Amino acid sequence: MVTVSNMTVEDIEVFADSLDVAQAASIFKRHGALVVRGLTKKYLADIVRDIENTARESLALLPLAVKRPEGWTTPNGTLFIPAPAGFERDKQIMVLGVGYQTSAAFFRSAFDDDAVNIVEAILGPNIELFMDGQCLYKEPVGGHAKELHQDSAYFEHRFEGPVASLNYVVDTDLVNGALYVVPGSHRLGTLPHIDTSSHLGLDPAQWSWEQALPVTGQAGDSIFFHYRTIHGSQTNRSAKPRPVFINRYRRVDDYVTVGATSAEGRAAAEKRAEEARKSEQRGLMVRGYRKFEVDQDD
Ligand SMILES: O=C(O)CCC(=O)C(=O)O
Repeated sequence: MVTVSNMTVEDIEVFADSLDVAQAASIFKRHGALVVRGLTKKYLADIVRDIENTARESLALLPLAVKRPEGWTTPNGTLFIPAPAGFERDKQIMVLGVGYQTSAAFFRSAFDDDAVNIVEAILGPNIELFMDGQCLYKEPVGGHAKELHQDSAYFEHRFEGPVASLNYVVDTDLVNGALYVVPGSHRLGTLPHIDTSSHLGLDPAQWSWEQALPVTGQAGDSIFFHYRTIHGSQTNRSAKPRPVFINRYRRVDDYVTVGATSAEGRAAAEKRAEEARKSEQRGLMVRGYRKFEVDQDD
C-alpha cells in the first residue's frame, strides 16, 4: 500500500478574485493539483442550461443508442454505461454529448483569460486545446463513480501531457460526488490500470479513497490537475444531477502516443507508441502561435 502526505485542500487552494498566477502555477507544479475558487462562475448559467438540455435530449435518444466497447452511445454523442441495481433504467449517463461543438458557453470557458494565464505559466507560451470539452454527468440517486485513475492511462503523451481544468457546475460535496485528488502523484509515472465499472482505474488494493484528498466546492470552482495526478469521484447519492465540465490544454507540439479505454487496448496501443506523430492531432490555439514543423506532416 502506497502512503501519501497528509495535506489539506487549503494547501492547494487560491481564489479567482485575488488570483496570483505565479503562485497558482507553483502550487500546480509542486502538487499536480490546484483549486481556483470561483473561476468559472461567469459561464455557469449558460452552461447549466446547455448541459441539462443535452441530458434531456440524450435520454430521449436512448432507444437509438449503439453498443460500443465503453458502453452505449446515443446519436448526439452521449456515452451511457450500465446502471446500478434498483435504478429507474438499465443504462445511466456517464459522458454527456456536450462540448465545444454544441455549447458556445462551454467553448468560451476554454478561452477564459485567467484559466489560460495559469496554463501558460505551467506549460509555456504556445497552447492548444486537447479534445472538444468533456462533461461527466452523474445522475441522481446512484449515478456512477469514476474510480481513482490517472488520465495518462487513457492518453499518454509525448511531452508534458495535458493540463485539465475540471469545473463544478453545482455545489459538490461528499454526498453528490466531490473530486478526490492525490497531491504529488503526478511524479509517479503512469501506474498499471485495470478494467473497472468506469473503464480504466487503479487497483483498489493499491490505491483507496482514504489515500486521496476530497475537494468539496461550490458551483464555479475549478480544479486543475496534471494528467498523471491520481483522481476520481464517488457515486452521486443526492437527489439531483452532479455534472462537471472539463477543459484540457497542452503544448502545441505535444501529442498522444498511447490511447486506450481498457487494459487490453492499452497493452496493444503501447506496442504502437513509437509510430505516433503530431500530424492530425492539432487542437485549436488558445494562446501563442504554432510554428510549422516539417516532421509534423510525416
Ligand atoms: O466526474 C468526475 O468527477 C470525474 C472526472 C474524471 O475523473 C476524468 O474526467 O478523468
